[in-house]
Amino acid sequence: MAKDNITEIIELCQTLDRLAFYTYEKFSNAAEEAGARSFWRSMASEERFHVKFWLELQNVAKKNQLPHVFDSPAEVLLDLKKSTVKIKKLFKNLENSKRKGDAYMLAWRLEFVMLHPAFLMLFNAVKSLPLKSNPGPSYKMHINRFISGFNRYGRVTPELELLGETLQFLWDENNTLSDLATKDGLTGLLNRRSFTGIARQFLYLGERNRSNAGIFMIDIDNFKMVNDRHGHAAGDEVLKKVASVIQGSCRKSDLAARFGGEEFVIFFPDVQPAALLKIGEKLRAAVEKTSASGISVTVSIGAAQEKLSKVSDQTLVELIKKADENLYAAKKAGKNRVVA
Ligand code: GH3
Ligand code: MG
Ligand code: MG
Repeated sequence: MAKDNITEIIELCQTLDRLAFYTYEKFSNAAEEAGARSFWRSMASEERFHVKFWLELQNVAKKNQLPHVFDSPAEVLLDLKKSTVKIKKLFKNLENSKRKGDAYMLAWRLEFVMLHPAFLMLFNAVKSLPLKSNPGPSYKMHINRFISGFNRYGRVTPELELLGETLQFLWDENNTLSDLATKDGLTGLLNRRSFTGIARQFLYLGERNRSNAGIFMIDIDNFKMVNDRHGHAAGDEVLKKVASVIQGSCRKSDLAARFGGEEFVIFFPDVQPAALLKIGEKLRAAVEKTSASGISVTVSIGAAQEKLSKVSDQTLVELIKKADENLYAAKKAGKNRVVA
């Protein structure tokens, strides 16, 4: 049921972005000012890119490989359908309209759809999928550009001026909310919830390619002592520093997250079996070399890996469990070491 909704959501998004492409091209041709003309033209070409992205995503969704990011896909779909009706009406009215602001009204409607928090969640989640046309931050840039173009050329009535400001406000707010939902506030790494969702999808993808997936459970050594000696704020600085070393040691396709307290996790979708221990040792040494506000810090790492064949929702749980056992062994053996 939910899967069907998602496929339908993506289809509708694609339809809407296609409509946006035609609309913006039309606006570009009709614009009097050179600035407005090039603004609409660049909007149109970005929409063409978005259409490609939705097409690719549609294929991913069909294979059931899309992260489950929508808490209530039926509601998102309903909202989307309602917007589509309104957009089509505006589009029709525009044919007979001579009012300059009407074009901006329609454009605003088109972009407003993407302000649904669900889409930011989706964009954040697919960032880590190996898609060819992954829009990454380009969707955000698109909205940013739209808002500034709108505020520059579209403030032709007081109502549109207010809309421009509202749009900016909503957009900022949504970005904040989406970050809060997917990222850890202190370190900026993924939080546990979004990590789990994305890593699971990677495992299903990996099953098809028989990849070798790996995981690190990383725990800061004697961290309680850091807090006790230097205070909680200094402890937070150490956490941030370790997080940035972890992030720096990852490739773009690896997933790093704060798993909880002073514990981190890295997921490697495809790693050479012999390389994992070396990567772990390098990370361990890199942490040992850094210090935050003069406080030295070390980590213990438990690693686990598995050649993917029969993946289920339990696979991630099992990998984490194995890595956790190795982490425990690393602590027991004296800390500041990697056990694989
Ligand atoms: P071990 O080497 O065995 O891992 O010992 P440890 O002291 O690191 O582990 P323990 O689990 O005893 O203590 C973890 C500490 O981490 C306790 C907790 O107060 C602290 N902590 C958890 N989250 C945060 C945080 O967000 N900020 C700060 N400053 N401290 C935190
Ligand atoms: Mg711990
Ligand atoms: Mg610890």
